[in-house]
Amino acid sequence: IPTPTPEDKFSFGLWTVGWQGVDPFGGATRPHMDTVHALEKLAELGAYGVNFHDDDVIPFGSDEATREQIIGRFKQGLEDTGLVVTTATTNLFSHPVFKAGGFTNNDRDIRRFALRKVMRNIDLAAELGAKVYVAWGGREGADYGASQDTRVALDRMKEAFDVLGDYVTDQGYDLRFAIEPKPNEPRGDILLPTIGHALAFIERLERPELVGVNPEIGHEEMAGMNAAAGYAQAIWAGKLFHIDLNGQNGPKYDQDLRFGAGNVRGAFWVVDALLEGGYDGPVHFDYKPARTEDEDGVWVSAAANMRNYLVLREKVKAFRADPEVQAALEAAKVPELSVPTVGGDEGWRGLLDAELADPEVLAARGGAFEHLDQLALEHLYGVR
Ligand code: GLT
Ligand code: MN
Ligand code: MN
Ligand code: MN
Repeated sequence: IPTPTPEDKFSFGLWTVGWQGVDPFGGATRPHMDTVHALEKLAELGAYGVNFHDDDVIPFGSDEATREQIIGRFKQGLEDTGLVVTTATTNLFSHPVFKAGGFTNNDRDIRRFALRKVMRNIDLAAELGAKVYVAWGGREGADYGASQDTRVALDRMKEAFDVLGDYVTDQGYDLRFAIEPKPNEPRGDILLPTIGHALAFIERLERPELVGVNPEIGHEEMAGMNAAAGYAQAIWAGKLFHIDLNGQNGPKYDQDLRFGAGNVRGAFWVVDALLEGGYDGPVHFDYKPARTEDEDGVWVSAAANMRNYLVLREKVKAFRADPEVQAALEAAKVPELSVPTVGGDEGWRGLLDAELADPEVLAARGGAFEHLDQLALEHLYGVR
C-alpha cells in the first residue's frame, strides 16, 4: 500500500481532528487543538489540503484586530506546511442564534445575519484560494410539522443561494458552492435531506452552474441510501463538486467513523464510483476521531482515513483489471447497457415494426451477477 502524498489530494476539515468529543450525553474528552498544530500534523501525515468553518479558525464574535491577527498566523501556518485550502464553509449551527436555522429561519433578522456571516467568510475563502464553498444546512429544517412551511423555506433557501451566487459573481471570485445533504440530526428533518433532493433544488436556482453537491457517505447511509449510486448520479449530473468521506453502520445517529470503518463494502463501491466516474477533486475526510481517544488516537485515525482510501483504491483497481472480472462483466452484459435501446435511425416507428425476441426465452437467461459480485467480494477480502 503506497504512503499518502500530496498528489493523492487528501484533505481534512479542521473540525475533524479538532473535534473535542462533545456529544449530547457528555462534555469534551480532549483539549482544544491549536489550528496551526493541526496543519503541521496533517502535513506530516501526507495530507494535501484543509477545509474549515469560519468559527474553526476565528472564534465567533472575535473583534477585527483579533480576527486579523488569527488569520495572519493561520496563513503563516499554511505557508510553512505547504497545505492548500481546498474548501471553506460557514458555521450556521453552533451558536444559539441558529437554533431554528440560518438561511431558512422564520426570523428574518436571523436570516440576514446568517447571509452576512457567509459572505464574510467567502471573502476569506477566496483570499486563501478555496475553489469550493460548502453549505451544510444542519439547522435548516424542523422538528414539528407546523413550525415551518417547507415550500416557503425552500423559497428562502433559493433566495440565499441566489444572493450568494450574485455575490461571488460580482466580486469576481472563482468559487462554486457545494450543498451537503443530510436527512436528520441535529434537526428532526433537515431540508434537502439527500443528494437527489439537492440536485432537484439546484436546477431551480438563478445560477445553477455555480452550485453542486458535497455528499457525505454517512449521511446517505443514514437515509438508507446507497452512497455509491448517489455519487454516481451526482457525477452524471456534472454536480459532484466535493466529497465528504467517512464511515457509517446503517441508519442510526451520524457516526462520522473514519473512512473505511463502518460499511466497508459500501466504501469499496464509493471508491469505484469515484474512480470510474473520473472525480478529480480533493479526497476529503469528514469524520470524528472517537471520543475515547487521546491526541495519539486522533492522529492514528487521521492517518487511517488516507490509508484505507489507498487500500480500497488498490483493491478497486485490481478488481477492474482482473481478466476474470472483465469476463464476468461481459457475461452479465454490463457493457451492453451502453448500447442505446432504440437504434439511431430506427425511432419509435422502427421499434414498432421490429421483430422482438420471445419474452419466455429472455426470461430464462440468467443474470450472472452472483459470480461477478463474488469476485468483487474476494478482491475486498484479499483472497484474489
Ligand atoms: C458538521 C457536519 C458535517 C459538515 C460540516 C460542514 S460540519 O460537522 O456534521 O457533515 O460537512 O459544515
Ligand atoms: Mn456526518
Ligand atoms: Mn459531521
Ligand atoms: Mn460532512
